[in-house]
Amino acid sequence: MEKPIKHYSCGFVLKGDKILLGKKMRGFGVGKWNGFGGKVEPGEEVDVALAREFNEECGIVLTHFEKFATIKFVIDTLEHDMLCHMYQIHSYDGEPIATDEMQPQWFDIKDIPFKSMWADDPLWFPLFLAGQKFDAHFHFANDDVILGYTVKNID
Ligand code: 8OG
Repeated sequence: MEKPIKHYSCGFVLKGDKILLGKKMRGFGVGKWNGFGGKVEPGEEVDVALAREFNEECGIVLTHFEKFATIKFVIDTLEHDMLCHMYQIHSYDGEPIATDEMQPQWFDIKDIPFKSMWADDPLWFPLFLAGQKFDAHFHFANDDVILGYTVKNID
């Protein structure tokens, strides 16, 4: 049976050969490095949710960003499916600061800490870094075991 679906935003800032990640300090995915984002509130545009979450989680104000992927996660241990709208951030105002939710850090793109990120991330990050847009679907048994996936490039 289809489960209810919840929408999420997630964005990554790329600057030269660096990427901004945040270590999640609480909640789902605690301890993992990820982009910034979170649940889209009822009636909220995804773009608005992304900008709100960035500001709440690391204090910056987004000025230019672009969606690069939609990823559906079906996780057997969750009572809802997740649709993550993934973005690349081109520009922002302010400087990232640590908050109760996220601890920001710049990484060299060649040293992205995939071992401490979601298990699906290394499977699509090369596309993201190459500027390829895509739709993907991941089926997880639990938080970290992938049972199957598909990735479809978009022109
Ligand atoms: O509100 P909360 O922080 O719990 O939202 C979860 C955030 O994590 C949201 O930005 C979406 C994102 N996210 C997942 N799963 C995955 C994943 O597998 N990879 C990446 N990179 N982000 C994910 O919920």
